[in-house]
Amino acid sequence: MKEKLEQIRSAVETELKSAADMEALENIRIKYMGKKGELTAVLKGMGKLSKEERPVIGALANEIRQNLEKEIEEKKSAIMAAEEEKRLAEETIDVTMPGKRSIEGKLHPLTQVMDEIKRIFMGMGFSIADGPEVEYDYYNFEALNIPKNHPARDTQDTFYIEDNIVLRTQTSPMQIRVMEKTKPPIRVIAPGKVYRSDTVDATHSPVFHQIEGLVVDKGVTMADLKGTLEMFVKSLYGENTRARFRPHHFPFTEPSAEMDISCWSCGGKGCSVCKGEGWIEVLGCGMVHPKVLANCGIDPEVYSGFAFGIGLERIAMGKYDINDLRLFFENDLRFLSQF
Ligand code: 2NM
Repeated sequence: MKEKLEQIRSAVETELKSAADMEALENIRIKYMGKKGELTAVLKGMGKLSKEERPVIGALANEIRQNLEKEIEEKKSAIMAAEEEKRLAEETIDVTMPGKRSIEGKLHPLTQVMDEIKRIFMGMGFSIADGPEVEYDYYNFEALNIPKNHPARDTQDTFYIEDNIVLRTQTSPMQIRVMEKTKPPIRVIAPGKVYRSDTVDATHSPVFHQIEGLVVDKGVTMADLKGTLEMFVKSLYGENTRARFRPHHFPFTEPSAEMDISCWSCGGKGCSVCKGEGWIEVLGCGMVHPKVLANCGIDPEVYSGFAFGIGLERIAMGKYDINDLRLFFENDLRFLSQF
């Protein structure tokens, strides 16, 4: 028995010397001290020994076990330290290595122009109203003084969801919702997608974007409309931009007008951009029709207001010299990455 123990002691010492990693170490521990280990077997067999032998062999077996445990612990620390050192050496970061450049995305040109327009109006104290693209007939037409027989109501122009539910053809229904809910003074823009049943070509798309604006207060006049919109186009197209108004007709404003600006390319002399006119049409506007105010519970004898509608695609096409609307919606990166 004593011999067997001494044999185990020397075998363990030899094996420990050559153990190079944690796995080898664990295997040694199992081989000798595990449930079926050699040292465990000796300890289990103690019962068969004589009374005299038992304490001697027991003390020796315990001493060997304690030594073994101690050596395994020491070896473990040494191996762990070595492994840590090796990992640190391998993981060294070479800060002089060239980095990996990630592909940089950017905002869609329509979003860029939309953001710029929102920024300008926010700077003039307007807030932004967001609302449903699927809209009641009442908000899209009726409240805006667009009577039942108006050509804009023709199914050719409007996508009908149900008899009295449509895809909004303009963002003005949002302004009706604001006027119903808010007491003047009101200064709001309604930007967003609008839908019309048009065949796609270079200047038409069944979905496009508008920014409509609305101001309602006591004593609001056409002079406020003119000042506000001139300020807007000067911010967007430059300080030297001039504006002119031509009479027009909209059912929801009276009087109504279209606004042209001096050509951003030639300054008004006439060129290919403005087709020799010197002027470029940019938006529709007018004084909110008294019936529209009344429809929203605002007394037209007390309050007045102006409103305007800007087509985002047309503005962006002008700004970036783009001649085909379809380019905005095809999302070809060769096009988009130019802006
Ligand atoms: C335009 C032109 C003129 C307009 C009118 C209203 C409302 F709700 F106040 F009646 N919102 N937007 C308006 C006026 C829109 O788009 C070319």
